[in-house]
Amino acid sequence: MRVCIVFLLCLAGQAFTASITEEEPIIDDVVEEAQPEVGANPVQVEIGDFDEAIDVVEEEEDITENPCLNHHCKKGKVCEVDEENTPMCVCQDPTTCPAAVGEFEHVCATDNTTYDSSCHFFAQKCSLEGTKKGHKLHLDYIGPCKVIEACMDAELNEFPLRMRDWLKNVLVSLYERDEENNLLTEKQTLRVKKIYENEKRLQAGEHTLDLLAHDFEKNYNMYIFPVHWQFGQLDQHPVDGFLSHTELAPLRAPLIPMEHCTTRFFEQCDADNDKYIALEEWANCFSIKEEDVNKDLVI
Ligand SMILES: *[C@@H]1O[C@H](CO)[C@@H](O)[C@H](O)[C@H]1NC(C)=O
Ligand SMILES: [Ca+2]
Ligand SMILES: [Ca+2]
Repeated sequence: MRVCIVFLLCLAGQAFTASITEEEPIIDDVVEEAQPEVGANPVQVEIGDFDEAIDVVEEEEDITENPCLNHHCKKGKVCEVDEENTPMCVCQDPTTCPAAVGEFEHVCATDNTTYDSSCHFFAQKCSLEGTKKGHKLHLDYIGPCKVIEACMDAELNEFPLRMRDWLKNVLVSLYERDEENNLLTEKQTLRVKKIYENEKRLQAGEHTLDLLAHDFEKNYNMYIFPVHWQFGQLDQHPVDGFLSHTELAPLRAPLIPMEHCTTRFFEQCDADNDKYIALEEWANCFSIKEEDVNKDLVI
């Protein structure tokens, strides 16, 4: 289980992240509007562009005529025009979802039901919109539903150690590869540069938990920004200082099948149990001290 999370996320993220990043708003009723582009989370950055998966509606028809062009709908909905030729978002018929190519496209929902693909899942969720069942139904993880071993307390404590190290390494590798300055913003680059150039930095690789714990103590400051950064990558729909279940999904869903403590970890992050992870809760989960939690680092 010590296998580096880096791998897990990059690989597992592939088929999936793109298809869930166009998020639904927190309140199920506030719908229909175009969503802003999601920021690059580590998973997406690793896998590059999957834009074609997102813009289902466009192309095909005459650019000048089609009011659905540029009318984005959230996942599970497609654009149709009414009698007045006004575009609107309606639930997608699951049978119009592309057939899943393989098991890796299957997703497991929180009701422990396997769906052929995230498209099928979101179409189904849409059809339950307004119902209690629909409200509680979320995409849980990538892949068919399976038995996930219980996470023991000791294992739960290992999780943030590896996750923090991974976040730092992702940022450093983005920095190293950012020749065209499009992976990180200027502000982010400045922050990461300091980490990158620090000679005491623990290089990426397989490390024992003891070493990771020791490094966190010794080089605590290097971990503050990466933890904030990841929060900012996820907090996009809307940008409000809270992570909803859906906002967390791009990080969480690829991880669960391989890291059986994922669910428990993020559950306990939500210390006040309001179903949202606030920046303070997030930082605390990664043992960032309260006085070091800083909204201005979410850049
Ligand atoms: C979820 O479904 C899988 C596969 O059908 C099954 O093996 C597993 O026991 C189920 N888990 C729960 C908690 O019901
Ligand atoms: Ca948010
Ligand atoms: Ca909370």
